[in-house]
Amino acid sequence: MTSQFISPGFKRRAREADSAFKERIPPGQYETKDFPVLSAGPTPRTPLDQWNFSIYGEIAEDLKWTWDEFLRLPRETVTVDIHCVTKWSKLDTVWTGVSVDTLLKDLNLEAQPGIGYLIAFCDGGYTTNLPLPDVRGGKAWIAYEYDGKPITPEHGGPARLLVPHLYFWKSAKWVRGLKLVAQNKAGFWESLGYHDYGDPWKEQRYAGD
Ligand SMILES: Nc1nc2c(c(=O)[nH]1)N[C@H]1C(S)=C(S)[C@@H](COP(=O)(O)O)O[C@H]1N2
Ligand SMILES: [Mo]
Repeated sequence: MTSQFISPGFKRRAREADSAFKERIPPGQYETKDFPVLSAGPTPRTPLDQWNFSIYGEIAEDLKWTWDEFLRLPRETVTVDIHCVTKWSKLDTVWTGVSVDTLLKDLNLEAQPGIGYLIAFCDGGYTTNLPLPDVRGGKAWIAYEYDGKPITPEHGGPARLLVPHLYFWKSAKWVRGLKLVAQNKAGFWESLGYHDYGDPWKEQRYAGD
């Protein structure tokens, strides 16, 4: 088919689809269809009967779930784009897990306005810090399935934090708990010079960006 048979409307729609797609890749990023593995240490393998998930810290009441209890919580499946600070982005990744809103629901955090931050804790010792508002309002999940299957150990299984609107180092693999605190405190990469917040659309890669 030569171009004379392609209607102007078709060309315009193709152009629009192409630019809408490009608008999903933040500055300085490229798209990959692969799923690279980036881990700062060995892959932990915690048996599910020893796994639990805690919400604790400077709050009135702590919460803890076993694996079986966690699976019985309301689940959501989300399709999101992810952006690694090493410059790859992956579009339309599909995850299933528990919204952090669901986990925080019974804590009455509105009565504890001093709690502004959290630190995610993981098997293996990795940590990352986030402002509390960035994990509320449908922006973060504790995911246990990727593409309809259990998350593989390399990608953070049995469960990982998923915070797709920030660089992917904030999405802590092998996550075991969220510590809610009043004062912000740098996590693993943040204390090694990565940006405290990590907005990919503002290219907040390193401290000072
Ligand atoms: N526990 C833990 N979580 C982690 C990391 C890590 O080293 N340990 N690496 C982070 C970084 S830098 C990125 S880009 C993503 C990589 O996730 P992936 O290996 O599933 O692509 O996990 C993040 N979460
Ligand atoms: Mo990363």
